[in-house]
Amino acid sequence: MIIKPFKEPIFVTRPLLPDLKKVTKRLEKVWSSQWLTNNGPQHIILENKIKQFLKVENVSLFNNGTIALIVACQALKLKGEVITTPFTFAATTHVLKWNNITPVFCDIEKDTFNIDADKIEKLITPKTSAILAVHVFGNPCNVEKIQRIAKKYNIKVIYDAAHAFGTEIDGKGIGTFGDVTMFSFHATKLFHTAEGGALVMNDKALKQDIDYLKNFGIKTEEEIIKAGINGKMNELQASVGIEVLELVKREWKKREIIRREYIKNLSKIEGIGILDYPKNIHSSYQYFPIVIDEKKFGRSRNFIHSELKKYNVISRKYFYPLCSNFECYREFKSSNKKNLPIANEIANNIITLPFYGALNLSDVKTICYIIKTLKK
Ligand code: T4K
Repeated sequence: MIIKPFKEPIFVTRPLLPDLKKVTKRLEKVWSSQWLTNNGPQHIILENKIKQFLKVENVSLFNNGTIALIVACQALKLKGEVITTPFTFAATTHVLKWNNITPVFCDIEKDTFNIDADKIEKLITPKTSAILAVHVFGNPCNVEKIQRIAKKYNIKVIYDAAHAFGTEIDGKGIGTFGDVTMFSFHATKLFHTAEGGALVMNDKALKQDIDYLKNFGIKTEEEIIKAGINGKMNELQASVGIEVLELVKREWKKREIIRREYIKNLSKIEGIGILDYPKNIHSSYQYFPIVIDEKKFGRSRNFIHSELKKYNVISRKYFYPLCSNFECYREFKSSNKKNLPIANEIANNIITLPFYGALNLSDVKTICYIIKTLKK
């Protein structure tokens, strides 16, 4: 069978786009109110809807996930060192840097790509103020073990759940674990507001602090009680979000079908590893990564990535390079590759395939067929 390149590029993801008429109708309300930002009516609606959807006590919406995470570190008064994963998007580590905190990189688990909780304790020093863990690709970290460690050493836990919108463990919202959890609502995320994000937390007083911090520290017209920043979500973002949220459950069903099709076609190929979810997990279905075992598959990840491009399939090497190998972090003691063997191995061999509800099943089959033909 001769496969021709796709006419249009097939990207790693595409944003969920609600009916434009519905968004416009909502925007008409925004226009007539002349209220464009600063905790407006659409913001209040979205915050409440997200609270219910994520099964959490408190939500604070933000203009993006990175600012949200920076504010989370400020609110928890983190300093010194924070133990974190190198296998993540640049933002996770940069946020520590922006708070004058030294990231201490911990290796990851081979099966989940999440921070290896068994390796955290030996990295704790008197300077450690928190653990910043990432639920990579929407698969939850070992939240119980992380909580036990945090309690033992009296340190905080922040989760970067940028990929984990709607992830649940035994029916419990992923945002109920740790001191504070960040979600990203970037256009590439399952649920999005074009740009946006949120912090969620169990502690109501912490939400109050965070709400001040994201609004310049303003308490009243004449009282500025904290050195805050501008992290506010505006009414245009919130309007988009309200309509996108309506589509998330249907999108999950579509992604589940696509995931099954990938698994059907790829799981029996020697040298291809697929991320599995335990039975008690409801996944957010964010990204479809595979790990290439070059010895068994006969070809490298980089080869597959560039060959797919020839067919107009734009896969991504999430997350390569590792944060610990960035120029700005590679001199840190914890960045030594010897201490991060699994993270380095996964980063060098992982590839994320196109994964979004609007993807045709026949296109998924074709992508799998192309990959099969690449095997040596
Ligand atoms: N923590 C983690 C673990 C994260 O993954 C992220 C963000 C953050 C923190 C920070 O959250 P935010 O501050 O962003 O809220 C993208 C996103 O920009 C970034 O939000 C995301 N993670 C990261 C994993 O992916 P790029 O540079 O790979 O994006 P880009 O522009 O190459 O987009 C990827 C593909 O998506 C494109 O090839 C096509 C498609 N796309 C993209 C956009 C922007 C669309 O179809 N439409 C669009 O509007 O970083």
